Amino acid sequence: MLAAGSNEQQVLLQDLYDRMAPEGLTPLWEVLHALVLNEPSSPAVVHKWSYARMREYLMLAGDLISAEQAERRVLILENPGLVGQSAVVPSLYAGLQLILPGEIAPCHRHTQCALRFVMEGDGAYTTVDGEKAIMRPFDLVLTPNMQWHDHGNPTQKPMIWLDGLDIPTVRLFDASFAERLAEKVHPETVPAGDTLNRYGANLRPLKGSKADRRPASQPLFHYPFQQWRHNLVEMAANADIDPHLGHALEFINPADGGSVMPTISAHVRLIPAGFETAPRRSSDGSVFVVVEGEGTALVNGEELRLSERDVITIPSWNEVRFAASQDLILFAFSDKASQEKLNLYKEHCA
Ligand code: GTQ
Repeated sequence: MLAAGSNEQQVLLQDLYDRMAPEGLTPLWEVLHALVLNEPSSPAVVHKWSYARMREYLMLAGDLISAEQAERRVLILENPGLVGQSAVVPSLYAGLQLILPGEIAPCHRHTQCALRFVMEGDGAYTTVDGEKAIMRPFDLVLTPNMQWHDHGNPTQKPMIWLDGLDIPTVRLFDASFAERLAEKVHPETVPAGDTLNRYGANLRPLKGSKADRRPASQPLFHYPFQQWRHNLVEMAANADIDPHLGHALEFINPADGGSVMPTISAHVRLIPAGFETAPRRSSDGSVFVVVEGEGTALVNGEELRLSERDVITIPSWNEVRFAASQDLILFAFSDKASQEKLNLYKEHCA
């Protein structure tokens, strides 16, 4: 055996690597510690996008390209640590979408799951499998995997929402399938709000009945702000606050009580004025939207100021504390749903 680390060993090893490489073989021992980390060390970085800045660029794009020409007129929130990957954290995508008055974004469906979180505007819609979700500020709307969807804005004002998709997850599995509907707009086959009535109030049509018309695993697709804000605020008024989260409620899929979609979890929080959450890390990659209030996120000791509609991303295992100067309401989505299915999810509360 050659002396470990000797010049001779290095030269002979390099020669071996060079001979193997064309045949698709490389040495594990050169990369093992970068592959099997003792704890997460994300290539993604903590980042804040201020809403005013994003909006300015998005409106400029609105002057240059129509929603129909673009198919989806969206500015990708690309993590500065993941340049070229169209990813906000390694597993997820985020984008800011604009639909101007009178515009439509044509109907398609795909294996990627999508959520929309409304940032601005009132009364545009996403049609999901022939039913319109009329979108109001801070509503959460889903387009689960392979459900037809198109967007339109019959109002007089621009409509802007944040898209959250599992594009990088689907890319990891090489499982992207997509198709366009022949018509630009899906025929409206069900009145708006029908699904909320049937599946959105802890009720559902009896199984096997004609009224049970939505896909069994993903029936619900609209979580109105008016409802979730009310629930969060009323709960907070009476509940003991969690020291690490503040008051928090998770959106669930009524079919199974699990995450809103198989790859994406979503929740909301209320952190009362003057409260500061205790340090917490989690292995999910997250995106937060400031819905109401003001405060700061202290991430690994670095302070990010939070104002209404700002978006921040917190990749895996960064230590975060939130402090509210005014009652702070946050919306968040993350890849926790995927991680739990793979037995990967972990959190640590100090
Ligand atoms: O609205 O269907 O931001 O397919 C990226 C891909 C939005 C959408 C995005 C999409 C959509």
